[in-house]
Amino acid sequence: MFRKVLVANRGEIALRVLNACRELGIRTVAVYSEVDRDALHVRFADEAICIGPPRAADSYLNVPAVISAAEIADVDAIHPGYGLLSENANFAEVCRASNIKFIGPPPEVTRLMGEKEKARQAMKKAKVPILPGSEGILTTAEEAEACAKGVGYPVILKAKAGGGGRGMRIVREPGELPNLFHAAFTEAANAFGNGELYMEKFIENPRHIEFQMLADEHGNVVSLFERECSIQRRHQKLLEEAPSLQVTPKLREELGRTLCRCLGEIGYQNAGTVEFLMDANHQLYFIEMNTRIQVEHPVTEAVTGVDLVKAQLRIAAGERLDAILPPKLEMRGHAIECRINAEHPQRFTPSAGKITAFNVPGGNGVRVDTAQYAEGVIPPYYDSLIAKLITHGVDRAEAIAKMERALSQFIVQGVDTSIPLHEEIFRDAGFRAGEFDTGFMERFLAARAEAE
Ligand code: MV4
Repeated sequence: MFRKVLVANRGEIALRVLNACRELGIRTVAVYSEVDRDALHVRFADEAICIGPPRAADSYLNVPAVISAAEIADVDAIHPGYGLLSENANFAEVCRASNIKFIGPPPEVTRLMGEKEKARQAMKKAKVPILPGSEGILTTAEEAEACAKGVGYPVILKAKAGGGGRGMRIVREPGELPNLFHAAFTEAANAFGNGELYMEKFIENPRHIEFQMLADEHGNVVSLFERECSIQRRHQKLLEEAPSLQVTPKLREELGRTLCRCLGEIGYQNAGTVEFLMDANHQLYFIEMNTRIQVEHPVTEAVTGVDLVKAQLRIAAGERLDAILPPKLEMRGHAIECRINAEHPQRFTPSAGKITAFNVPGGNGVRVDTAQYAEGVIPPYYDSLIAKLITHGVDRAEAIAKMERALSQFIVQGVDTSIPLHEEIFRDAGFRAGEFDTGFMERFLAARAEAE
């Protein structure tokens, strides 16, 4: 096992990784920006090194600064958490060149999955279902028109270098295609430095379902089943749960097996998440793969009992999956996560400031991952997540009841939070019945605005 690991992140995920290291007997090194001096990840690490000014680009995203800290502290490995440098193949290459183990997949695989159209073709080759669409990059609007004619409208143009909803255009009729093609190209070129586009059949209000995977460095791959992530607003997830009510045991088993074979063929290593859209016929289609630990990993931990961050560390240290995992993986009960954001309840703009009071709920089946504390400060420079509240019950009804109880006991004063919004979602009959898709929040907020 590693002797010493640097955690290249902040907030709740930095604490999550530090805790896993501590429990495995690994020494820890935190890095922090000037504004994070009093942050808990700094306090709870064995060592902490300041790597620059508040803006993430000058500190947490500064590759030479992170690598220098790793060399000064003499660590064996770096865990990138999520966001920041976690899916940066160049960073993973610099780690490799510096003889520091990057806790994640090899840079070649990260790069493949970052090129969304290549990822799509790789999945197709491994018989993972993909949506009808282009075979490779569309270089002209004429080529795109020909492709759309074959696929059938509506279609969606996506940036090869995109992901997470940026640089996409929905094309509903042939006449719109030339303009939207050029708009998408320009937007992608400006945002990602690469305007290349591909096309898929557009699915109206799909559900968003993802599979959690683990792969060791000896060619073994397992599926830890799915998470349902359809409750989102502007591509920011608000709530996730496992299992998905829409995934049958047969579909779970078959797709899990296909994904294991696929990730084996690709040479995948460590934790990863394969994202799917589900259409009205309950068919799942691959859209993207995330090559990192995800925010919502605790729902999978709750239902499977597997510590995914410890698994990441042990895989990166060369251990085999059969030594890490129980002999039989299964899901027990139901788990839900609410992402508590510091944000304005109507405008959803980030709410920075000092937390004057903070009470975290607890009790059986309630988990809170946070790096916040009373009298602590939320700086304006980073994302607005202040806590993840996860409940686990014998079934969905119990997970919901625990969540409603826990939300009512979660006190945050000094900044606005999404807690009232979460409480409203749990009162919604459609949500409670499990009847929702990625259009849920938009309809929910429109209905609420209407009622006012
Ligand atoms: C789609 C789609 C419908 N059809 N692709 C948005 C984020 C990016 N990861 C993929 N996204 C979508 N791709 C096809 N062919 C609808 C979305 C989409 C979406 C996907 C997942 C979760 C929330 C979403 C909200 C709006 C649109």
